Amino acid sequence: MSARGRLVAVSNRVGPVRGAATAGGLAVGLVDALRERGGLWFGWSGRTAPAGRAKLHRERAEGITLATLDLSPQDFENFYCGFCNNCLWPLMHFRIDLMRFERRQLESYRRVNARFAQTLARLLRAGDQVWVHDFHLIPLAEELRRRRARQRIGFFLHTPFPPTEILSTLPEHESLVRALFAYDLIGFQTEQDLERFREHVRRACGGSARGDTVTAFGRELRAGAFPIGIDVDQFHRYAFTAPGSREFARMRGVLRGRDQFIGVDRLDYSKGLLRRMDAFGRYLEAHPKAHGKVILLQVAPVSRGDLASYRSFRQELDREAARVNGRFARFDWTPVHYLNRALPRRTLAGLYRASRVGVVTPMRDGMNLVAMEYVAAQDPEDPGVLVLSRFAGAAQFLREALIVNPYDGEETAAALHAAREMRLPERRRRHEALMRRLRARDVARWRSDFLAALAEAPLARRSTRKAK
Ligand code: GDG
Repeated sequence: MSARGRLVAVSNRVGPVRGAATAGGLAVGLVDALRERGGLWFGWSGRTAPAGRAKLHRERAEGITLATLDLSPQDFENFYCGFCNNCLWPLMHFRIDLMRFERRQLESYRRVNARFAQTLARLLRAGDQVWVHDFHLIPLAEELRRRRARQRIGFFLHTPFPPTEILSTLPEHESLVRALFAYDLIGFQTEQDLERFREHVRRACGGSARGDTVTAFGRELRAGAFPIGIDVDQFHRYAFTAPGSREFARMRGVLRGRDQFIGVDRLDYSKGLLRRMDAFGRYLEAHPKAHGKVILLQVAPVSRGDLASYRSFRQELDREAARVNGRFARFDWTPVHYLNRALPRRTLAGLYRASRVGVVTPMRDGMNLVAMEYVAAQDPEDPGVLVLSRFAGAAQFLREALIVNPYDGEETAAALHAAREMRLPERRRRHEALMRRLRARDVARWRSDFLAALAEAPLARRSTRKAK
């Protein structure tokens, strides 16, 4: 255990610890740090249990303690499906047309955070460094402080931070933003997100922002941009060793010289899947010579399937994929291959490697790790090309991708064409530059930069200015 004390990570979903690298997501970023520092990982168990019967589950794995709580069926409905996924998620992605606000759901959100804090407060030790993840848990620090937690507590937002005009449409948004001020450090994915937060504090909270110090509600905290990354070399290895390399060879065999465009996204309206299908249809329309020679493989595992909005989105996407296939397919060629299943991570690596073009065109995305994984899985001698939405956080630094506006179907279709036609020297040049950028901001750097800034942040204190 290091001199810095324990790391306590808190996130909605916890684990896995064994095989974290193959599970992907947050686990990749956290497990190494937790292991190094004998850490605790706390959050929701992913299960429901009747209120009153929910207990704390504890297990140890590789020196890490996992502590999780169940949700009551009502809180699963109101907290998780309701306030988190039907209200905050669309809000954070600027989709206030889809945002549904219900007071009882907000109450459930507060209740779950209070209950989590009550349990976590008892597990904390002096000197622990607490790192809370994502929009499900914004009020957690405030609730911990109420229970006299004096540890340093940091928060990282994985989604975008919306502009003040959008955030202000959320009833009771003041209390949510005020809750952020119980943290000592808040991290955002990009400088733009950070700037929107500072702007909101100035315009809607009567606060101020100078350098990395933000003041409001009589409190002062540090805020910064800490772009998340991936484990570049490991992902590259996945594509070039079995079973990833086997999947690559198998896919190449199936393609028989055809060029594959690949998209990999949770089935979510923020990922731009409908417009991507449309853009691919436009590309086929404009380039009859490509007929029979290209395929769009869209991997879209079902996500949040308990929500009606996601179920109807899935139906729309089914129709859109069928429309493009109905229009262009021939007896010996189906242009869109569309899967609703999750594939093993190593298989994905092989499929990325076998694809001439990576298509990552979200309408809005905090960062987007798929864009990075696609680049990392390429063969440097013969790399594919990344087409990337300017509205993904990743576009802020993956500059050598072909950057598109996903609202512009023609532009996106033209980029698909340009990507497929791109000559080897240019592909190599772009890929080399992208790999340099990925390495400079990998997941280890994200973690160590955030934790170093948290260690240095002065404990959240009352500012000398009067509370508003
Ligand atoms: C949130 C933010 C931010 C996808 N399909 C399969 C599969 N995946 C993996 C990908 C990738 C991960 O899931 C998705 O990460 P993204 O970053 O693309 O998107 P979100 O899930 O929305 O993540 C996002 C991220 O948090 C991190 O801060 O970048 O902006 O929205 O790793 O490979 N993995 C497997 N099978 C699949 O079918 N195994």
